[in-house]
Amino acid sequence: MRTQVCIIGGGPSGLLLAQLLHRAGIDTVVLERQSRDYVLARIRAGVLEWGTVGMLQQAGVGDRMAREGFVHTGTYLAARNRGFRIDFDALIGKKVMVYGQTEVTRDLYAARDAMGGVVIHGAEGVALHDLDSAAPYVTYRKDGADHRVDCDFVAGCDGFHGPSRKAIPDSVLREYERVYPFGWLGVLSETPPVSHELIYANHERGFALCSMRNANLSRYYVQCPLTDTVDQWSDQAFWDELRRRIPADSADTLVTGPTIEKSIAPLRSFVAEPMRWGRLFLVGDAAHIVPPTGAKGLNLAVGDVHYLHEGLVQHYAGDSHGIDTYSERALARVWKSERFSWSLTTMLHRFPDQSEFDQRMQEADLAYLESSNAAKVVVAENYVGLPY
Ligand code: FAS
Ligand code: PHB
Repeated sequence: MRTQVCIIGGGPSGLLLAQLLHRAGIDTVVLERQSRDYVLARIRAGVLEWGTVGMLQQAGVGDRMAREGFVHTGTYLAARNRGFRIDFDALIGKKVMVYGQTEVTRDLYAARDAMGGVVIHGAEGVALHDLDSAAPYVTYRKDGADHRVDCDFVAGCDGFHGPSRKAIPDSVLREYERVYPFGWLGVLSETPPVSHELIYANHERGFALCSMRNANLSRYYVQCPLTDTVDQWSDQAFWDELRRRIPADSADTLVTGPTIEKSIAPLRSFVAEPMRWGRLFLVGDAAHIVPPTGAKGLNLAVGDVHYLHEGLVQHYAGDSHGIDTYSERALARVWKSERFSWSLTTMLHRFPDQSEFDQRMQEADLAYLESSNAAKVVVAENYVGLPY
């Protein structure tokens, strides 16, 4: 098989890149290890930057999001049992969209189907070859048969554990990482959200987050030790802990119910450089990971897609400047979001070795933020998304 761009990974970044390139007349093949149902069963991001909204509209997949998504003009932060709002609209005239990553991925798959896009599921043993030549190719196995895709470029959209980043020689690849000493226990419940906007809460027992997917589907998180397992947390134990950590006025109105999903995610900050090697481009989680505190992971992946789509369209029109500067441009935005996600995580979470003085410093950080429009603008412009 031959194509112009072979995309490894059928998650949001791979599907969005394929959709945008196809609409620009550039041929792609997506190789995905899992089944479509498996990919769609993942519960992940919930907040879309407005730049991401624009990219999805550009890709022709914005209609259902416009109908079913929630536009939020602010968010709440809380400490010492009381919350305050950061009003994105009043401060910087911007907003975000709350629309689950699962739905984004569902919309992208539907668009790929509608355009006859080639997405190959069950692609096992994907391997990348001759990336430092003018004729790279990718091999994989499916249904017991070996296959080969010859291409001009390979887009590594295969997430943190995929083969693409590992295809870059150790002598070239540089990795930067911070692993946090805690995780997030997340639940979905078919209950009305406790708040019309998100609540990020600092508490001496640990961080908590109140989010949502729709008017009757809530998403909640509490920070937990990395040694915890989901089985250790009954629904009642989760609801009790969430109530302890969020402001009393929210705790009093929290509607609880049986959880329909419960999982623990570890938190890390990670960046791999460069994001290009020869004919390979790294995109999204294949190149970087952020703690979900700043709601940046999916949005950074979309930012990478923006730069790579633009660069490849220019390349096929005869100008390779865009792909030649892809890594530099993408990383400049990645590192700023890594900083924001790290700073919010540091301010809002209880670290195991944290002293009472450290707790007071976090609370003073939040008190200053509440008192200063200048400080609120900094959080607002990072949270809604820095320009591409
Ligand atoms: P993905 O990991 O989504 O997709 C990679 C794809 O490649 C997968 O489908 C995988 O099956 C496939 N693949 C892997 N290895 C392969 C191989 N060898 N061959 C073929 N295919 C292969 N981000 C936010 O912005 N906000 C949040 O609230 C948020 N919450 C999160 C919660 C959790 C539990 C996790 C894990 C992540 C969260 N994220 C959040 C980040 C997350 O949404 C990612 O940033 C986003 O999925 C990135 O998309 P991709 O780069 O497409 O990577
Ligand atoms: C979510 O809704 O899953 C969500 C929202 C905001 C975050 C993290 C997760 O920062």
